[in-house]
Amino acid sequence: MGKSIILRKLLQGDNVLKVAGAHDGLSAKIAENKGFDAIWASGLGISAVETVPDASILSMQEFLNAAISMNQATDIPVIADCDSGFGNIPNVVHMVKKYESAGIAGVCIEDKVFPKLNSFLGGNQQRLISVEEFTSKIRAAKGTQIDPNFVVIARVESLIAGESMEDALYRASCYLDAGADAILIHSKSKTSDEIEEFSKKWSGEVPLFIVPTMYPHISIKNVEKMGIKAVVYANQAIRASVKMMDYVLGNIIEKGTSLEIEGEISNVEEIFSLQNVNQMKLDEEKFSKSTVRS
Ligand code: SPV
Ligand code: MG
Repeated sequence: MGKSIILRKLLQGDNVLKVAGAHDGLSAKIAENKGFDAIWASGLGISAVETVPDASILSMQEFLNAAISMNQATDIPVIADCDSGFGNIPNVVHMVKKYESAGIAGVCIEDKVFPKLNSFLGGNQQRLISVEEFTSKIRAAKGTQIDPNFVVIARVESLIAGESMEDALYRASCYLDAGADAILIHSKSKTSDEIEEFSKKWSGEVPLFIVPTMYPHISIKNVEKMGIKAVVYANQAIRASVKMMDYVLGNIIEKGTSLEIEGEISNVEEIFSLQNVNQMKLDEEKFSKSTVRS
């Protein structure tokens, strides 16, 4: 079964989708092992791996390559964070062709100008494009996909750019009319009040996604009660990795030995397991049986 149909079925099912932000194949695989339903190929995370800002610095191909690694490392669907679509209509058309043919289950595009800036950066530099312009990008994405199950998520950044709740609701309904399969409503509020208000007032038929980076107290149970379909833990994995690497490497320098932190880090067997070493051994055994005529 293709992964887009898996994502479609998850979106149509009864449960809240737990989506983990990943930045490479390894982080995606750990998320899958832990029970997440889908992967968010995070623009922030992929940029962080290259130590560049999340500001449309990397090329579409670089983001795509990272998403492909995640897709190949897992059996769960990958939703690619495609920022503002890497440009205008022709860029969106090219993007959908490339992502779809690579087996990515869905893409998310946001209604900000290209180049975009991470939603939590530079408050007054968050600029939206017009509703007309963004709806044409959604139509371009939907009109380009070949696989009917490929998912296009429209991300509303009104609340990030300091616009009103009415603007957010208006934009979301226009994006729905343009063919979006789901709406991601983003908020930088420290409470979930905005999200709650939006979900109460939203009467659209398509599923809602949220990214509770700034309001982490919200639980998956709360999300379910609000009628929100998917919750994206977009950057917890990259933040965990950075914190742990910083701590461990700092401790080695400080103590002049790795002894102190050995019990706190994965042993090599855990790494071998994530690398499918067992499967490699089985393959060797299976295919090395001689078929040469004697
Ligand atoms: C990302 O993971 O790149 C996102 C989510 O777009 S956030 O950074 O929380 O805006
Ligand atoms: Mg992003």
